Amino acid sequence: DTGIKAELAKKIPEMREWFLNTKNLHGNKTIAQVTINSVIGGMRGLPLLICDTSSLDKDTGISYRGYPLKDVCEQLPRVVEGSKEGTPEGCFFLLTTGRLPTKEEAEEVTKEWIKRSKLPSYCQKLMDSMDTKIHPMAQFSAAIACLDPESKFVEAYNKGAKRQDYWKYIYEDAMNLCAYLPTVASIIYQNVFKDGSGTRETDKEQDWSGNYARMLGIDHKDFSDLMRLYLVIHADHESGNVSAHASHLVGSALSNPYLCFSASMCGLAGILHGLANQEVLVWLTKLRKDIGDEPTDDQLRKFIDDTLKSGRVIPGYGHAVLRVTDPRFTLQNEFAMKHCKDDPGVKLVTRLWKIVPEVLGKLGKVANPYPNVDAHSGVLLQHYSFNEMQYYTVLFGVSRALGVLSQLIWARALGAPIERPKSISSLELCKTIHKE
Ligand code: CMX
Repeated sequence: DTGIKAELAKKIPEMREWFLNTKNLHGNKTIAQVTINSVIGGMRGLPLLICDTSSLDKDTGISYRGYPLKDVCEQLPRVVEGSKEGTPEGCFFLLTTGRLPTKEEAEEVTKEWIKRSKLPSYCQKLMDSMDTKIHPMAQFSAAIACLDPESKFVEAYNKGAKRQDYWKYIYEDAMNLCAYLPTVASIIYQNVFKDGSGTRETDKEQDWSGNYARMLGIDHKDFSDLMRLYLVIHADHESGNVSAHASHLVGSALSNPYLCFSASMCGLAGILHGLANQEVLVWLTKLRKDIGDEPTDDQLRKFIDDTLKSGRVIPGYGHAVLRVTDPRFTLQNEFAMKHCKDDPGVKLVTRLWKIVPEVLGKLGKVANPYPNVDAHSGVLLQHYSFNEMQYYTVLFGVSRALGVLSQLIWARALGAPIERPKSISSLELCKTIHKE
């Protein structure tokens, strides 16, 4: 096995003790106030969840286990010969244990996922039976849920496993699920957009991303590196976002990780969550159709203005938390500058990075006029002839598994209880207001 389980076995008792003490000594201290806005405003900003895998800062962006994402990308060991990127497998090691892996440790995760990657035939049969009109994300979620009989957690639970050991089986499920993902995700791509005949066999010589790229049918060295980067930078985003929170909530009822991750993917499929990258490409495609690949700055400004005048937002710009250019955008742009700086889409995205913030800034109301992660990903994928926008959220989902499943292991390790917020009726709310 990898060193992850042994390392967790050492760390979990310490964390459990800390949590127990904190609860006993400080359990009744107040750390935030619930206002009426909190209740009717989607609980925005309320610190109600514990998440140690990652955190989001308005000025520096996302960090994994205290490492800013840029440092994560720079410091993850390079395990694939000739590759310039660290692997998502190494990132999973970091998210679960809190420590950057050595090259050997990252390699072990790769080997372990290859060993566990044989996808049960009943799952393949289900995917092959799905109509191509079913959205790739709906297929993804269904395929993951149908793997439920594989759950080691359910098996152990039914045999009477002790509560303090649950995490060990959640870990096994998380490892198996990650191992299956490239095959599941690429079968969906092959079935929906190609003739379904692509390879379903994992190549033992390749890593998780290399295999995914290969099974998608895009067997290009640089594309595998793009996948490594993409799968690392989309992995985690604290635990309050819809996909992470959906998994956490479902897991709190002791549903197994397959069901938790399936629920998470239903959330990621939402227009306000994982589908934004698709919107960016639609907007850029229209821009290129209307004013060409090499418009002047004034033409770009006018196109942006026209979008705003038509009552629409500029997709890929703005953020609910960040107040700077999203580091995930910058990391992708650095990749683009190394590999495909002359690509017309890349050139446009790079020019827009300067012009859109000027225009949005002048509106005076946009809290963050800078690009977010979604402003860049589409043109990079298109550069490698990966044009099926409807599929892009599945890529995001494969990456998000790393964060969501790391969080799930820790939630069971720390005995996170079933979530059950109190709801109040509008009448009760009204009475509360008038009592004051
Ligand atoms: N283009 C035009 N107007 C924008 C804008 C943009 N990109 N971003 C914000 N605004 C406007 C808002 O619509 C709002 O206007 P009104 O007061 O007239 O309603 C005003 O600026 C203030 O909004 P905000 O506080 O800056 O932004 P929010 O926190 O409310 O919303 C977000 C954040 C991302 C939904 C918003 O910036 C947006 O719609 N961006 C475009 C879509 C997008 O790129 N989504 C991907 C987000 C990626 C991620 O979350 O990871």
